[in-house]
Amino acid sequence: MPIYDIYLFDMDGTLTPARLPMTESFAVWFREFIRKNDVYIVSGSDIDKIKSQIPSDIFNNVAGIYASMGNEFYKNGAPGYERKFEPPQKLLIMLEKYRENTKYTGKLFPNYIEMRKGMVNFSVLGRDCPYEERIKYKEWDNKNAERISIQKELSAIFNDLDISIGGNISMDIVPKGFGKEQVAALLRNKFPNSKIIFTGDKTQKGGNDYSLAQALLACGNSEIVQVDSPDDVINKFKSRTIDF
Ligand code: M1P
Repeated sequence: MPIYDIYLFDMDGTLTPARLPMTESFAVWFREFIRKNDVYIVSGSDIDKIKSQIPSDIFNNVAGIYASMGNEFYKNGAPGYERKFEPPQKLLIMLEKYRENTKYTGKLFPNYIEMRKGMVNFSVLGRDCPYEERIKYKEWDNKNAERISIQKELSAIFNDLDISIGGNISMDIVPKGFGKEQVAALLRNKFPNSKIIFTGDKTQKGGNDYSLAQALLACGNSEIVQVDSPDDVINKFKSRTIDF
């Protein structure tokens, strides 16, 4: 039996613009790609956000989707496993205090502590903000490093948690070992002999795809493709000699 390569793609910034739906031109290319290859998707976002960004036929036809950092799995559009995480009370109290005492003077929005399968996403700004407010906060945070300072403080207190800054306004909190990197072992166990090719926009040190990229390299027989946008995915794959 031939051994096929396995393709794993990050979503935000890789298959879609950050937090926005996949463009139609990208979908046309990607449909053809998933028809000819075994494709998995991994994201920090939960399944509802993934559904809102990926066209339903693609959502249903990829080989699998690792949502919420791999803490929730969907196969052919149907739920597979999901992990549980009960965040410590002390953490929740601290998150409330960060929101109350932020130095950000712009408007704040609801849904600032989002419980997802196996993880918590925290955003001082609040996830239910309009897109313009997201950009405003992101620019403010780039100058004022609020998220980095919260991340450092929490990491020093909660040794059993991993706190990572993946997107533009929030941070992801998971029990140690249950970040995106868990997907390396899950795929390697499923496909012991296949080459795993992981494409992401943040595979370099400091990025939220870095731990997964490193875990895959440690497993062996893998390749990391760093991209900076969905257009770059198409360019990089066009310039490879893959028959699809
Ligand atoms: O996929 C990257 C990140 O995307 C979102 O981040 P933000 O809302 O901060 O831009 C979140 O879904 C986050 O969990 C995820 O890691």
